[in-house]
Amino acid sequence: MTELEFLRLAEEIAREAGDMLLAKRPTMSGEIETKSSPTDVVTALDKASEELIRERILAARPADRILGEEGGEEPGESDVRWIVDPIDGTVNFLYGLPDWAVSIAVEVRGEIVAGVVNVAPRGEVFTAARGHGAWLGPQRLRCNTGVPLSQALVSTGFGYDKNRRAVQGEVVAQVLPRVRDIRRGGSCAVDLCSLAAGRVDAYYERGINHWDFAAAGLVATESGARLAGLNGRPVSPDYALCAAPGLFEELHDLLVPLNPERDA
Ligand code: LIP
Repeated sequence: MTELEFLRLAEEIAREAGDMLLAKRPTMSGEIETKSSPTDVVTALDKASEELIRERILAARPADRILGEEGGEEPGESDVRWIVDPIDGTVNFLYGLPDWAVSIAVEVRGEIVAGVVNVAPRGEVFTAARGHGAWLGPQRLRCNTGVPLSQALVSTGFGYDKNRRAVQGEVVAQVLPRVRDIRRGGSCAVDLCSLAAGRVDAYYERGINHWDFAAAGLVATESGARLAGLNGRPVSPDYALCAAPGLFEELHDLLVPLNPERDA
């Protein structure tokens, strides 16, 4: 399959999952469990959404591998891996806030080639295929360029571990006086798509997961942004920093001394 064919299939599935979540949210979202910490929640609908997505992928591509937030890694023979976040922004979902999304990425031989982020409560579907640009529906997206750090609107997020959060709070306290303002939207995928759409200028976060940024990372880079870790490392669950070139380097140089090599 080509990148665009993968994208079409991923979009169809992400739209179906988003519609299901919108239809069922008021009746089922009360079934809550916790995962890594008391603040790390999972609803019955996170699981239902991932089950639906896995079924649809395997119906179309039975040999492919799937990595999903709730079900982990599904083994398979294919060199294609689907990376799925059935609800990114589960806490927003739970509270009825509109920044949550279904995120589906397609990785071929280790490289993301297509990504869809369906921000269902806002009726916005962000898409990207490698080399084909980033899109919000029919609208081509380009991230903001030429923004100096002092004028930048920066989004970030916080992990669920309370020790990590304490350090993230210290980092924010250092960043806040140096930028226009900070936003904490509650969904990494939505944050990166917002950056692609020019709604924020930069994003950084320590301690996320592949499924949080796999699809939206392609949307952001196809909009012209740079996405990487710190100190020349690639983006990873350890660290994600994203902004147009120029602002990326300025924010990077601010963040490096604030993020010593420790588990925080
Ligand atoms: C969440 C993110 C959020 C981030 C959290 C968490 P979940 O994903 O998207 O922005 O700050 O660390 O990873 O748990 O809602 O799928």
